[in-house]
Amino acid sequence: PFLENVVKHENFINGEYDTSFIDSTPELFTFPVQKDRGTKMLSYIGNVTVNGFPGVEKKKKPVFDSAPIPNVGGLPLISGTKNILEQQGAEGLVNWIKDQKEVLITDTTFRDAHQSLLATRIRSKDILDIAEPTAKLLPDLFSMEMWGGATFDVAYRFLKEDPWDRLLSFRKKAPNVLLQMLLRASNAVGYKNYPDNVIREFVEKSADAGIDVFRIFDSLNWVKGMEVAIDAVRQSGKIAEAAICYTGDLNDPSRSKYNIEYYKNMAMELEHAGAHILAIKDMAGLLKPEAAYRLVSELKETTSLPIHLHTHDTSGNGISMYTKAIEAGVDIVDTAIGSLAGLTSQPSIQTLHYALEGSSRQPKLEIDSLESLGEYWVEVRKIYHDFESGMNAPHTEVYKHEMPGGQYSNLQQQAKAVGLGERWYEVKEMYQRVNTMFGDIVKVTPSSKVVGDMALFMVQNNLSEEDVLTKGQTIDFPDSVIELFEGYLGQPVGGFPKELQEVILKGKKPITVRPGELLEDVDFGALKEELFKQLGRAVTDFDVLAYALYPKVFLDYNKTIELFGNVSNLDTATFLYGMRLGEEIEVEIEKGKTLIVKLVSIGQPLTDGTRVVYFELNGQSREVIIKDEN
Ligand code: 3PY
Ligand code: ZN
Repeated sequence: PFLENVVKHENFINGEYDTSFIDSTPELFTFPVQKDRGTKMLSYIGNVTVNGFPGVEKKKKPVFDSAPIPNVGGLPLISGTKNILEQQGAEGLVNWIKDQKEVLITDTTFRDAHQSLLATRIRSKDILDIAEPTAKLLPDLFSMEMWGGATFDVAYRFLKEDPWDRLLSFRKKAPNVLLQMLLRASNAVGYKNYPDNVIREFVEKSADAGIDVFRIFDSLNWVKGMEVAIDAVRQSGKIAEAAICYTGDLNDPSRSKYNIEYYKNMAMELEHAGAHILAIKDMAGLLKPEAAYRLVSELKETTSLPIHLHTHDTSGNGISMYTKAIEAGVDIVDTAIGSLAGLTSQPSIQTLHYALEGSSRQPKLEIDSLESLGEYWVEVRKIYHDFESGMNAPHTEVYKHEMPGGQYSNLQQQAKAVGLGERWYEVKEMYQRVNTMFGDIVKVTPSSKVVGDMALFMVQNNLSEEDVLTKGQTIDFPDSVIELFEGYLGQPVGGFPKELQEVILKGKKPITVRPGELLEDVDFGALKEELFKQLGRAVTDFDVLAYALYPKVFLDYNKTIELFGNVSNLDTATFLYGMRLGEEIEVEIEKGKTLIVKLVSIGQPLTDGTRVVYFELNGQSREVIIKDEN
């Protein structure tokens, strides 16, 4: 590009090619590829400065303190659980887990913690900046949960970045500890059932890209719906952690559907289906301390699998529940770094450390290391302030409505969006009633979303349970509700309530087989070609999978990238707020290549609804035209 610039330069063309002009002509060093990338980036910054970011209050960009990254340059990378898996395979790792005296820890900071506190909005940049320090400071972690669940679609949809890149880069920075993801069994990382070969391909590619532990759950606790995923993980040589979703209260005789026998039977079925580890997934934080003691003790007698316990600290009882489960011999528990812990997130690892002082099972993690990672997350969290749920005290109502940690703030947003903000308390009550109407089902993504949709629908239309049954024939129920009752999310414990099912389906016949048996395999070769035509660029297998799972979201993401380039390198404050007038920032667009951007001024709106935004890019004036959407 440099030579091309030289030969195109008018001094060169005019024959005045004394080389001193190179020194006095800085634009020679502005290469076309960089110029293009630079302009795209300025368009993004100009756009977000003028129009704001969805979900973030539009205001002058606040000044944030920088988040301190612990200096680990001189520290060695100590080998950890990933090395054990590589050297001894899945069975060897399982034996190693059983041999540990101390309770093992999964750090959920990179996935469930921000999914549950900040609507999954933490960007790859903030995650990757601290990945290596975490790997070096906490080599004794069992795993880092950093992928899956809602992170996949949120990355494309809202963060305008590629979740596969996050995984690949994280893997490089943390090669010593197991990486874990949450897989919604036949719903993969989506909200509906996919064909079996999509599940298999997704597992294989995720394993290739760096995932070691797959926590697999079915949103109705239907083991049949988990079998393909469990088998695919075993085929990949990775760890199949099969989850029992915990609901109700096993010590409450009035909720006898989900009693201790129920959980023991499911544990045996999962062991039989090929699980390496058994997870208890307490997605709403309903497991109480005494119930946890009983559940873990009895499951230990029922199966030979290690037990991994997950909870949300919504009620404030998380640590006392973990203490009892640890006493009962649980092998692994999920926690988050303190500054992203508590409330709808996981309990704090620092709090657990102190709670177990004097116990032989206190985890092998350095408290000072945990605190220094906490200092980083304290500052990062502030930048995402607008995505906080507003819950700021323990919330014991969860024992009544049973909403999963990640759903509470989401449903609240949905309620506001349809004008029910003022009637939120009614929606919560209705959520509980809908659960009873549906026959007391397990509520976790996506079944929890269906219960939420129905609750909103009933409150919005002032419908009682009786109205639904008596006038149901004339009511158009939400699509998600119809699909659930058709059997497209699988079969709930004890089947669907027949009368309600008939009212909702209006003569349609429900299925009782696995939806995957009816869905045709995806032709990945044909899909790749189709995508290549759509995008006009080379496509990877990762792209094809993303397209198979989320066609529209993936195409929209590509359109954004076309327009703005790769925005994942921008610091988060700029990504969410744009720039202040006169501010100067540095953006490292690739290793060793840094652009210096200054926002000079913003022009008045023009008659065609656009504005010119004036920047300096590496000291050169640049203008971009932005459509003012205010
Ligand atoms: C998810 O599926 O994303 C969950 O976190 C469920 O608990
Ligand atoms: Zn969770």
